[in-house]
Amino acid sequence: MKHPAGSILFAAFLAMFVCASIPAVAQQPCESLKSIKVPDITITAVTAGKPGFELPGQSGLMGNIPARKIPVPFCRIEAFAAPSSDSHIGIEVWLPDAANWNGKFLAAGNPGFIGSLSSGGLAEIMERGYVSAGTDTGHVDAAAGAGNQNAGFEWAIGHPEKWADWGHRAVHEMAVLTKKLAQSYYGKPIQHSYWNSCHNGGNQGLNEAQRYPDDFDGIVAGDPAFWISHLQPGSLYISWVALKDGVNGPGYVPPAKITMLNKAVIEACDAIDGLKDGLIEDPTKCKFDPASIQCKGADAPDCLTAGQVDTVKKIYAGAKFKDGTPIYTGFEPGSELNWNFMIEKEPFSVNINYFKGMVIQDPKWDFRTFDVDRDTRLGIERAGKYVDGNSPDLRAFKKAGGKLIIVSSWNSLALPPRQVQEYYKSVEKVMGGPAKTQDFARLFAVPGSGGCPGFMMNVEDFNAFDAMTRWVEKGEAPEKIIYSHRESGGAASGMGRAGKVYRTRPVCAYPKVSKYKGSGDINDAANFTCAAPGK
Ligand SMILES: [Ca+2]
Repeated sequence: MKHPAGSILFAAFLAMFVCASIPAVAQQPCESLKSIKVPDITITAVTAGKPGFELPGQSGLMGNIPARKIPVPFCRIEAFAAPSSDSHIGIEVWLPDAANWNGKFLAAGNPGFIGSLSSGGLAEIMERGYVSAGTDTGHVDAAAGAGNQNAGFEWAIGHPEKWADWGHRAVHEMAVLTKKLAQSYYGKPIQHSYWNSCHNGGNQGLNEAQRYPDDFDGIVAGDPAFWISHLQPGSLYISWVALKDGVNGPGYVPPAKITMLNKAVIEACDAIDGLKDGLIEDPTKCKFDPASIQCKGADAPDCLTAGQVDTVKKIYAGAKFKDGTPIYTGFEPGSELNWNFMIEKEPFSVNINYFKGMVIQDPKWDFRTFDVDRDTRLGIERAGKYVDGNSPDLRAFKKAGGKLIIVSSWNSLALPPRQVQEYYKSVEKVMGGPAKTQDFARLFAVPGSGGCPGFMMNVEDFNAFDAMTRWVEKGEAPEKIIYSHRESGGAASGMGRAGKVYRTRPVCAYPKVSKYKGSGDINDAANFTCAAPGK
């Protein structure tokens, strides 16, 4: 059918007329947001900022956040939420000017048990055009940064409601408030709400998908430190088996022996994936037996003593209850160079803080008295219901249109990564199989990563957030995400991401793995495909 030119012109004219006669709803004055009412929330300050606004630096358990000169106009809201009588959740929301707003909301997560809000971090996200928001998780660490030995846990002793605030309520309260503020400020709703964070931030993301399925459209849960009542004892167990009798004990494995062990593991398992490149693509396929390098006679640098073999076996196996039921997975073959973080001198403080703050609730608690069966059960009883986020039922999240990307690092230095895969498999069961899971939730397990790839710095090294926005906004489900290996960001340096990129590789959506095409540079991702896992 032909359209006469006149009708097209008329349509164009009509469009102009409509645009001219109904202007976009004007941005409301920032100050007007002070009167917004949200249950349980008190708005304490509203600041309309002009370009050049100087935000002071911060110091605390999060480290030193430098002062920041903000180059764009903004509206900053400070508030607190009190979902229980023992709650005081600090919240900040930063709104860019309507002219600079991309229509999206990107929230910020929190590491460990730390109670602190990074205003500078939120301002930085806002400067990129997002509505940004974050919380202090419901507590401010006492004397944070002042060398207080109790700073990491004393907030928790005797305050289970605050555990729940830390565990999941803080982020939810923040999401609800942010949406209401944006609606009022811009006169229209947020188009897309995102969560993109790692470690405890990944745990917060998983909790959101499980408990508050309408809060976020896209959640990137990086190396989620999840299922706290099992993770913390499971992780402490790894330190305990190595350190319980001190560095002179029979089970202690010194760093030089760890290096030797790693070499033996790589030699045994590198080629299983079809390519000798120093990386084990799928550590679950590696059946290395530490007894194969046990000393035949006296202790020597190139072998493990019987006590050391026992320790290493237990680290791979992970913590178990007395009856053999797994508590949490262990560390994976190939990740050994990162073990020193947990077993060289002291256990990881976050694991100790869980027991001192929520389980034993005693600042003087000594990890050497740890009994993995008894103390894990005590933690489940006391803290589990407040802090655990391991429900595989993501039906409501999927129904709400949510998308989830879970990232895990095979060489993670603090979080046993195979538990993440176990969680994903449990989600598949509830959702009705792999296809009904992959259409909204995908897992990317990164070989060679020590944790949080692309999260802390060098975002382009593993841009899961970019993959997520394309999934939510364009419907492109991610098949692979490219990971850049850096010279000093390999297995030996934990989460360090410095040095030049020497290798790129696709990381494939589980259960697929990356496979070399057979020719070309093995350091170029272009020469790899995603393939079904081999035997
Ligand atoms: Ca290999």
